[in-house]
Amino acid sequence: MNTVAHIAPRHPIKLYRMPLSGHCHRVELFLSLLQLPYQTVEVDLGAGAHRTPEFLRRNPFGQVPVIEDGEVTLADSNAILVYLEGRYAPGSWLPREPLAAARVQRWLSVAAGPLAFGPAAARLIRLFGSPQNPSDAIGLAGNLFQVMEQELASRAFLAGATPTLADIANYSYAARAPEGGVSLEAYPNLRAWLARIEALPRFLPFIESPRALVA
Ligand SMILES: N[C@@H](CCC(=O)N[C@@H](CS)C(=O)NCC(=O)O)C(=O)O
Repeated sequence: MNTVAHIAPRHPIKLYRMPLSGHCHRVELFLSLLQLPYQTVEVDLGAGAHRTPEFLRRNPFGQVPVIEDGEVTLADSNAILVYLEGRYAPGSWLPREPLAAARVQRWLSVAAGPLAFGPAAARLIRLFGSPQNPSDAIGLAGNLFQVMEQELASRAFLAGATPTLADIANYSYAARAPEGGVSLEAYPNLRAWLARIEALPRFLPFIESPRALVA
């Protein structure tokens, strides 16, 4: 059963982010679904704000997202999802039964692997001029979406009948794949899954890139 937070933080959680980042969006989406109070701090990657000594103290990898929650400073989007769930809504978005938990973890690995190297990379190349081969990334995206399409034929959400962190981690870059030149036309089950996530109470949209609109 998916719920809002059972426990309230003492102060709003601080989210260091870049609005066009899907890694940041997945964290902000989950904060919103849990109805947790938070404030955003924009990190201007274009100006190198993620490479300052101050930011590198928060995340030595020099990447967003990072959260600060009281004494806790934590980087990495999937790690943040796991932390927020365990701290504020335990058991509601990440089952504790071993096989069910493993099914969610499988999709967190997909989000950090094929999703990052496929649709996320294709978008990075197209919108931000990342120096990689677009056809490799678009090919990986197609392979991933074919698997998702097959698996979503038999269940409503990636890890079962109800939404979990598996869905939160994979939503943002799948939804914005067309910005990277990856059409979702051939994947009706995947599109229906995106719509089911978008219908969740307190869903927070991932902004469309103005760069994609002019591309
Ligand atoms: N594994 C990290 C990846 C985060 C990531 O790739 N962040 C990008 C923005 S989408 C970033 O900060 N890039 C700056 C850089 O790597 O120099 C996570 O899941 O949080």
